[in-house]
Amino acid sequence: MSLEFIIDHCDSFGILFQIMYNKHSNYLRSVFLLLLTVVITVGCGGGDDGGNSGNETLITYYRDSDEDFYGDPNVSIEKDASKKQPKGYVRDNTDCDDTNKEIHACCSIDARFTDMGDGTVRDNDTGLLWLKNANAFDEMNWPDALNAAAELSSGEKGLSDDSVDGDWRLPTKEEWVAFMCQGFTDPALVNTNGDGQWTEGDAFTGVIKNYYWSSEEFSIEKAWHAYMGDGKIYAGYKQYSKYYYVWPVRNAK
Ligand SMILES: [Ca+2]
Ligand SMILES: [Ca+2]
Ligand SMILES: [Ca+2]
Repeated sequence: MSLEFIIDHCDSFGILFQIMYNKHSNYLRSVFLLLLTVVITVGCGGGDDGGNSGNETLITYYRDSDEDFYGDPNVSIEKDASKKQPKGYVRDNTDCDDTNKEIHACCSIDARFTDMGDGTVRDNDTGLLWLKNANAFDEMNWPDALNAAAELSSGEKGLSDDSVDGDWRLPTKEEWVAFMCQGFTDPALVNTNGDGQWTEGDAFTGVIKNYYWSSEEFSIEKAWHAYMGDGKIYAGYKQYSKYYYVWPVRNAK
């Protein structure tokens, strides 16, 4: 007899008890009372939740077909927290390609980027605004890159966002880490929907598979930069200019 059956039939047991009480001997009554006590304790709960199953904590699991331990954000099931993790499913939901063990990470259920239509693209994960054109500046050294970013304003580089000098800057090291996706290479960047690798215009234009400066110093001689090829952060000589590019960000106002 299942627990659900007992819960559903608690009222019936009550009626049955009344019948038994009226018609049968003390012995039978005692046996039935004992039985009823067990049934009520096990099946009918303490009264507070009355066997209500609406208080369960549900966990969402995502299909992991290629068994790389990253789940497909589009295929999910819910299970009660007390139940075992279902086979073939994981808690992670960032596998951009659930048919390929080598590709995973950085996919979003919701759109990752929003093209604001004013020359900026919003990263919905961080709220930061990035210049839509990732190839708006020539190669340059670190001091020049800092200045170029600081002088960027509306009316320049495709911007019509009412920004003024001082609004834009180079991204910090942490902002680069949060922006790139090591699940992809050349470039290590996801597309607008957050369900695949960046392609031209989706959402950014002219992404260079090379180095972009960060705003942060590594040492007297070096500064941190992001490598769009593999999505990692390195330190390079501040005076180097070849292959070092500028991709500014600003905070939303
Ligand atoms: Ca997977
Ligand atoms: Ca995969
Ligand atoms: Ca300016």
